[in-house]
Amino acid sequence: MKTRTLTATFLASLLVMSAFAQAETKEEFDQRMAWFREARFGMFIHWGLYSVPAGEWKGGKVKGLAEWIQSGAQIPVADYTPLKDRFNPVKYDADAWVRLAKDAGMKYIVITSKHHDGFCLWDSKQTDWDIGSTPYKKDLLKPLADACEKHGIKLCFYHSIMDWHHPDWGTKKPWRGNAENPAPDMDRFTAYLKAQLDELLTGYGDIGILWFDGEWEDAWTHERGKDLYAWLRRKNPKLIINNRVDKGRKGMEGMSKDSKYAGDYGTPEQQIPANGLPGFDWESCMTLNGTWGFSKFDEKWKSAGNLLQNLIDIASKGGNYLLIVGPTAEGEIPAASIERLQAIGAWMKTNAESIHGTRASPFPTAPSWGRCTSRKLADGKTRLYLHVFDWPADRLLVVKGLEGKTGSAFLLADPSRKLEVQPHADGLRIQLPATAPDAISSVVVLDQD
Ligand code: H79
Repeated sequence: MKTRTLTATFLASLLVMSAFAQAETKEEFDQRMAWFREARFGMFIHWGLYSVPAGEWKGGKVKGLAEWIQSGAQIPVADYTPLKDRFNPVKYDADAWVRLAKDAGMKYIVITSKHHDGFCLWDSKQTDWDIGSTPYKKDLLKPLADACEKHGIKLCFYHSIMDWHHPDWGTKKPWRGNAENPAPDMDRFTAYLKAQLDELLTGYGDIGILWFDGEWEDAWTHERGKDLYAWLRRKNPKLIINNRVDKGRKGMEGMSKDSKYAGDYGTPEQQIPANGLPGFDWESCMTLNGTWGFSKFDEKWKSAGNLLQNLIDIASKGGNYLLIVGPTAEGEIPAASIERLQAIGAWMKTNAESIHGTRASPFPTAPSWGRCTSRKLADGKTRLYLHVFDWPADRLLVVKGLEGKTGSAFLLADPSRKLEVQPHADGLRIQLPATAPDAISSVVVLDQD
């Protein structure tokens, strides 16, 4: 994570310093992060050989995450390898996936170019442990890159640092590809990693984010993380790199604020920080059920309402929401995922303005009735989006923190009808219609005077 350090006397020389002695001005950093901050909502895709067993090994359900099955069932590489012969995603329709994301209001897609099992979704020159060795053979990333370009969605890659297949990954386990190697060589592994990243950065157009993971094992060091970050930024100065490139994520909380760690933003996993991460960029990645890769057992789907309120909660704290889909080995996104993304999309059709390009709530705590996001208008005034989760029975919305203040208000669902606003010692009061326009979150726009 980068820190902002005031250098000497001039505000103009405000520098974003990083521990690896590469600096960019705060303005440059803001520019690089601009699309990410606008986006607020992205699609995470976990897809790979683990989608074949889909949580089941030797007739039994394997505990844990579906994409972790090799670890969960301690499957030796020799037994895991034949899964490649059963990975044939003939129903893959990249254009349909991108349209699904776009219609849900998502602005970027992060797909697993490689997960921890080391298998690559493109035909890499560095290995045969990839799509080229399956019956399908064709690059899976290229059609997605083309569809993203066509629909104006940023393409990003999740690329696992930890690699259970590669003989040179330095943390050994009996079931891993390094088990028989007496001296795994992390320099050789890092060269392999860089050569692959070079392919990913040069073959698929403009890449938005490199999303690293699997950095926590001892084989990966702070020095290697810093070096990789600097190397990538030199190759592609516009690239955004998450903080799992280095060792500063602080577990599932997603971020240590120690400035020595490289990475552009924090990555809370399966959680939303109670008060956001003020002063830092961040993104919560979360599942739709309880797993990332497709599982035939996991039917504990979160409701569309819950997912939507997560999106709003995260936006109200200044973060992004990266929401998973786990396609099947045939290349289909589960119907339960599609239904939920479509429900979010239906809400976004009316209310996207309250999410995209917004900033955190100005209030220190969430209002009792819901959440708040904000935007600076061209005239310098502040527009608040009041997300009403609990529609007040007395039709009176009280905005605490705006005691004695006034403004003009309307519902995003019905912009032509002004709502009555009254200044009051209890907080600004807005008179609402009797029924909520949306059961999950109705958005009242308040332009403050
Ligand atoms: O790709 C998905 C998962 O497969 C991967 N990250 C998401 C985005 C992942 N989720 N959980 N895990 C991996 C399991 C790792 C858990 C831990 Fe740790 C490793 C617990 C202790 C060591 C990393 C370091 C998390 C907490 C400390």
